[in-house]
Amino acid sequence: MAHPKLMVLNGPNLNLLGEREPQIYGTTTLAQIEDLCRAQCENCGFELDFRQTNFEGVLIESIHEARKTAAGIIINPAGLSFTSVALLDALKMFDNPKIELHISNIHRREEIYHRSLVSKTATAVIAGLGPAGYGLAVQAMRLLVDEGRV
Ligand code: CA2
Repeated sequence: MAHPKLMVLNGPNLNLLGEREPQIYGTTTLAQIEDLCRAQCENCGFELDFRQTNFEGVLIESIHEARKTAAGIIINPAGLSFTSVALLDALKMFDNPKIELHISNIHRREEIYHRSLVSKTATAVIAGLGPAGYGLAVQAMRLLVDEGRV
């Protein structure tokens, strides 16, 4: 039987991961993170749908699509975490578990990174574990789906 789909969504600027600010974000590229997610999805029994966009509307449309196709969403909304009520609204309409993920520990950083709007609807939040956080998020999603958590 086909595995349930897991959508992993990445917001603005994350396509440049590994190129700038290695002291905060490390040197791992987004392509390497996708490989990590794919390996972990194989372990955990998910079909991976991995995306990145620099456009708020495109991210929102992916969430609309996920409402029909995905058992869960892992989302690193990047800068949109702190600004986008529209993204919060879209995620509220997703009825399966959603994990908000940040590579850095946003709470240890400047004040502007402290208040994520997305956290208000996230089932769980992962921050500060670096790129490894993505693999752990896939494992955590398996648990949330199995337990019927939303
Ligand atoms: O730690 C994270 O994963 C963040 O979501 C990354 C966002 C930042 O606005 C959040 O507060 C925390 C920024 C992503 C910027 O992308 C970069 C890409 C390459 C190098 C540096 C940053």
